[in-house]
Amino acid sequence: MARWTLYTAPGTCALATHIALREANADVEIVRLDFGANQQQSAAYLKLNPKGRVPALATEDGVLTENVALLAYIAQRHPQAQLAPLDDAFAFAKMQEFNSYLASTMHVAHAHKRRGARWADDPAAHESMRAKVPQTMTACAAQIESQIAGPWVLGERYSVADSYCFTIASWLEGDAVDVSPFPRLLALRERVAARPAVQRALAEAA
Ligand SMILES: N[C@@H](CCC(=O)N[C@@H](CS)C(=O)NCC(=O)O)C(=O)O
Repeated sequence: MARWTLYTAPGTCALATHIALREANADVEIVRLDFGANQQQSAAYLKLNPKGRVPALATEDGVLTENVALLAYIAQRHPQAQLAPLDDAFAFAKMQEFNSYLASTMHVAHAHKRRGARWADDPAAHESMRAKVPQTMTACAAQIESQIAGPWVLGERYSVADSYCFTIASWLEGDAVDVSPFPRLLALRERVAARPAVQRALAEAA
């Protein structure tokens, strides 16, 4: 397998994919973009990923984007790491169900805090979207809390769903969510944070 390159930026959802790569012991170079300098919109990066977002993973077969696709791909390419239920189609689909909710609902709810310009031009609409974030993120956290089969998202086995859940759930306090009603989520975050691969990814991503 040729060396891969992960394009990431500090404090972003790309941490989920970064963690999965370290869990898999993948041969990968980490490239951090500077969002402050708008590097995600540079001509060189847009050539690689026309979406202008992170994560993007350059592989021997081409560039892949979207956490949900990347996490499944990393697990499939590194079966020895056991990062997904690869031999159980229903369990794999349940993992994808969980991850898709994080990507399509919870991440999007969070983005209404600072990225309102994606959906409206009126500054009053941005403010209105921002004001709703604590409520929508609380509802998302409750949804996740009810789905954690615990100790890990899928039950007894750690999976890429845990790295993704950890990443998105780390935004809750910053979104003014009272996390005290979510003990399973809090315990899961601590469990994930204690893993050596996660410590390494956090240090590299900072
Ligand atoms: N659905 C995508 C979302 C990617 C995304 O929105 N990434 C954000 C960081 S969390 C980004 O790159 N934002 C840059 C920008 O909006 O300019 C995924 O899960 O990979």
